Amino acid sequence: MPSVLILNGPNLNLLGQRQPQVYGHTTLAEVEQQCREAAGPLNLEIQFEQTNHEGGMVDLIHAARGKHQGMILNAGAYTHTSIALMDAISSAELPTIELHLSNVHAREAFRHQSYIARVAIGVICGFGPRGYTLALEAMADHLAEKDP
Ligand code: CA2
Repeated sequence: MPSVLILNGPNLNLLGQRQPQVYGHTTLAEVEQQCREAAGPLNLEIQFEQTNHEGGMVDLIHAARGKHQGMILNAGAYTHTSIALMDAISSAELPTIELHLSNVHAREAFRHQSYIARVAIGVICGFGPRGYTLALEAMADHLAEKDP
């Protein structure tokens, strides 16, 4: 069964606990549960991770090579700053979907820039926690097209 790494970056551990007007009331543990429920019928296995550390994200992306068939990445604010994450994704040579809860294009100009988008197969943003299951569906379709 294909396996997908779902990797969450800095501050996303606070989901549902602070700034609900921006990021909603759903906690990251609830998002993980929704992903687990969606993955089964899509015939996907998932590894769900969160870290506040850029280097920790790089390590998890390196480890994904050979272990997973795809990655879904909400890199948080590192999306807008991290060439290291972009390079790590390129080196992993795995289809990667960039994901954001909020519509980053409707927010501050500094959130319009993404280093991840350059190396992603697609971007999903603005649909809140539903974005995670949308990304899983898109990844399942992508992997099925590649390896029917
Ligand atoms: O919309 C997204 O998913 C973001 O990746 C969230 C990042 C932000 O820097 C990106 O531009 C867009 C911030 C994550 C912060 O998460 C919090 C959740 C609850 C309370 C405080 C922060």
